[in-house]
Amino acid sequence: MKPEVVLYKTLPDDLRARLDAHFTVTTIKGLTPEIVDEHADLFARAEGIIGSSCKVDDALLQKMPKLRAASTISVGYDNFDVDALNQRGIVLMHTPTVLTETVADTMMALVLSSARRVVEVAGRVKAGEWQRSIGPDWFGIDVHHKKMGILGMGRIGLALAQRAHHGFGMPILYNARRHHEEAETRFNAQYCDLDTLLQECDFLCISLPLTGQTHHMIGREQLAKMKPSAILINAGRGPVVDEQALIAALKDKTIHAAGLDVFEQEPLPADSELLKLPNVVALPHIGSATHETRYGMARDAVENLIAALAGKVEKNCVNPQVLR
Ligand code: 8YV
Repeated sequence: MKPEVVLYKTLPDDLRARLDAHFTVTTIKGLTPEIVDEHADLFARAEGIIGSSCKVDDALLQKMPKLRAASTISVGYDNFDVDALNQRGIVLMHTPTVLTETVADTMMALVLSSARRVVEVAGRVKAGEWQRSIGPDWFGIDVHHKKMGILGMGRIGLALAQRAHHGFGMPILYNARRHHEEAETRFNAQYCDLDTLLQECDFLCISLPLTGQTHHMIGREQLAKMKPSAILINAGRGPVVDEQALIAALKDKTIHAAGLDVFEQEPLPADSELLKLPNVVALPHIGSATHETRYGMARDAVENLIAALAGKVEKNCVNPQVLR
């Protein structure tokens, strides 16, 4: 008998076939309480789950007594109650490596588009407003050789530093839980405390996971420390920034602009004040969203689940302590 697996995201055909070769797979449309109740027997039998963008909390785990492994098609795992997984000895797998370069590209796109007002002026061209040689009201600000501040020096922070330093000649400042030797050697990155980072950088690029410690780490007080010419970029998780404080800072010009791929609520509500501000570039959480990378993430997640349910975990595990 093959182990039973719940799939809560559509997979490319070849990856679905790979999953089917190992497990009895049932696809469902999400993990809402209604869907879970409707498929109560399936959840009671399932030994594995795989998907993304749905909450896996203690209430759900109570309905999955046989669950041994969860595989998320993402690097972030803030949707999971990791303590509850640990208590039940359930292994959590994620996709930390395959999306690094793509997300760093997205961050650089936000840096460039918010500084050079790419989206705004392209909109003016489409609206037929380009009728003479442009003047200062269409100008942006330079990116090259400005100070790049990186908050969170993980894999993505490092890939961003590589682009900013070697591609754009930007000095790199960073703040993280600990010094990052590789960033310091390869990019001459300077470690600084959060206040210094806020005060000195021209771009504050946030690449942090969402945890109890990082929730609203950037709020009114922190924004007030930034330069009025500074631009905030967030492509980690929305709630790391207090969105109401950010809106206020953008309105009263405490900071110059923001480039955002993530929000406190996603999808971003259509009536969000952020959408009314000309100094905001808002993207629909496209960080890893290329065909190649999303395929790679799905492939890694499938392999992660196969390895986890076979008891052969070697990498990509969030809580390896449960294996011991
Ligand atoms: C995905 C992400 O957009 O990996 C992550 O943590 O935020 C993104 O790459 C998202 O999880 C949907 O798959």
